[in-house]
Amino acid sequence: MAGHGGLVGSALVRRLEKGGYTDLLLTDRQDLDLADGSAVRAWLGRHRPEVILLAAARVGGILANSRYPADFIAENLAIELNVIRMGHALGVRSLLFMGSSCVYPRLAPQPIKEEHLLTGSLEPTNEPYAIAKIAGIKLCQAFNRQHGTRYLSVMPTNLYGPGDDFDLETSHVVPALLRKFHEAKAEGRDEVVVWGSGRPRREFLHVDDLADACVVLMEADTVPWEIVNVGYGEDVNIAELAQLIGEVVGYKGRIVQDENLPDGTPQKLLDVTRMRQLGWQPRTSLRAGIEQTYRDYVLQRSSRSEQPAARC
Ligand code: GFB
Repeated sequence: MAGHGGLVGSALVRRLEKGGYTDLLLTDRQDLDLADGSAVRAWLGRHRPEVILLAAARVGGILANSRYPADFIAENLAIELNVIRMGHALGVRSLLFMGSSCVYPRLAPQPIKEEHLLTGSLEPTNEPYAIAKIAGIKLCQAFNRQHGTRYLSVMPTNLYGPGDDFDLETSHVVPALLRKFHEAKAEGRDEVVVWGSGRPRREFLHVDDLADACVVLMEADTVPWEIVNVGYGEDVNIAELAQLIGEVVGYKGRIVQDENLPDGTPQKLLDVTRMRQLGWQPRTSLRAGIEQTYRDYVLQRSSRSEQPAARC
């Protein structure tokens, strides 16, 4: 598995270990630079995996995508090309590539079906990232067509869960708002600023549900598609999400929308008919998932603050 230290990769490891898989080959950024083709080739040659779960990617929220477009396109293209091409060269027949719901057109009909890919223009705030992910899907499809491999692209909706990035500059909306509300409550502030108009609609899936869906796909005898959406099936607007997170954290102050910050795509709700046909459905409600993620965040914060301060 590539990327086992990240939000998705760590959830996959938890799910696979629970499912009795004992022979996982894990690699993260410290062991192997996936943007370095010869290092990837050497690693794969040494370890000879049967199946690759490609969960490694440069990811981030709306602001990080707008600030670092070159990093988002270049790093992701390099990772995908190296892992998919070298994997094939070393005989890997089965691979799961993690895409993103932002590959679909900005104004795609809702809920978004897999066949809406490449039917319209992308959302400008994350176009470079989306183009890299579309290239990954096309790489998988091209290898399947030319070489008869079984390389499947999974399109997860907006994800959240334990181990997420809580840095306010780079994070997605759920961890960002958990942190903002937590700190506002702790510091007795009477206002929390939420970016944008509050009107964009997003679908949020707990990362453990995504991991479960990936294992269902990996274990299925046949999956009759090359692209499969994985979503929760319902969306909320950002103002409703902020309200919910405020309640979970127990914050009593005001919520203010800052319309100077970008909204991004107006709506992103995936059609999950394919996963339902495989008998999968998500188990974690948005409220329960956010409560669990918040408990984990508080725990992580307190364990960090108990560690001795680093020497300068
Ligand atoms: O989660 P987010 O950054 O991702 O933002 P996207 C979702 C919505 O929440 C946007 C709003 O309308 C934001 O303006 N929002 C409100 C906030 N307050 C905040 C905040 O404090 N932090 C953040 N981050 N957002 C990303 C893409 O788009 O979604 C990626 O840029 C990727 O490429 C990912 O596809 C899943 O859904 O807008």
